[in-house]
Amino acid sequence: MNVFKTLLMTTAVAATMLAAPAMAQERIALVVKSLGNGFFDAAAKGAEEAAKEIGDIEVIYTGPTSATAEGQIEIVNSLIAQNVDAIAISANDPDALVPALKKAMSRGIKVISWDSGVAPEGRMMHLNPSDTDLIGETIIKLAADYLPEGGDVAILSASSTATNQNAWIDAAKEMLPEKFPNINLVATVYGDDDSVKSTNEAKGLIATYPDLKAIIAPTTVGVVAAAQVVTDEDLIGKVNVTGLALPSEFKQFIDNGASQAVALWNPIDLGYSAVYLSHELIEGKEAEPGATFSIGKVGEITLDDTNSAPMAAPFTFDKSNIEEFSKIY
Ligand code: RAM
Repeated sequence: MNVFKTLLMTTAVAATMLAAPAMAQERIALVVKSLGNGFFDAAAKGAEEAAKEIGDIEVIYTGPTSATAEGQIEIVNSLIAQNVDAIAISANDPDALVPALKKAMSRGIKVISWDSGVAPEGRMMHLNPSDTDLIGETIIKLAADYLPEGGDVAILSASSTATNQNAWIDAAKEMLPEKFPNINLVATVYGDDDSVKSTNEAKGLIATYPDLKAIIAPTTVGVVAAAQVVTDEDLIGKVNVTGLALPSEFKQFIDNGASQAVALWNPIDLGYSAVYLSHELIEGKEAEPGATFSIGKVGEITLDDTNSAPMAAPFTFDKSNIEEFSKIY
């Protein structure tokens, strides 16, 4: 090999070595309400898929151990110190996170909320899983469909400050009198997306309301806890548990009859979409009303006047299809 060739090769190797760190790997933090929640693990799987598809993206999957805004604020501050490129957060509170997220944006970090929103001044855009009114209607209809005579129902929610659950519950309450006049909502309680607290709250509902016909839990954590309580207390056939459930965690309760049907959107697609949107912002796309963003294989979204958009409609799972979906998420 002549000297010239060797020199060329050495230069090429050096150039590659120099080019590697300069290849601007994007670091996108997926901040969830709390770790240990199967719903968010599924979203993280989707986030990784999008990162692989787009290339040169590192996903930092993080969240507090319990679903609190304080825990998330600490995490956001540490992500600012790490100078990540984007923060995509499912918030435990619409307002409490705003100052920390504003600070992130002032440092050039792109911020979106997804699943559970942040107030508009604390983020550039928000990705709703589905239309809020549609989810509100769906959770009541899931109970009403199995109560032809009507009756008492109660809601077991996540935390009392969770943006997404509160919006769905408000939407549900608004349509109750007109669309579901014989459904009587007797109480709304909060299990904080914690299994133990959700279990205790479900037990409390059953003890307090002896005529309870359904527990509606619009949280994947609460719905499992409620169905387990109904199973353990021999109330299958008396109290129907429904709401938003991850098929892989909930199949056993459709099988044993503690629940007739539940619903959810695809959580893998939700995490996947959050990474796509973050990436487009990092690349310089402006989030503004009317703007259209690609969410890869999931399709595209158009931002409304609050820079929010829904991803897709929820699916309903019952005896006919939960087995199939339980293998996916
Ligand atoms: C829980 C979380 C999440 C919600 C799902 C349905 O896992 O509260 O935010 O979207 O339930």
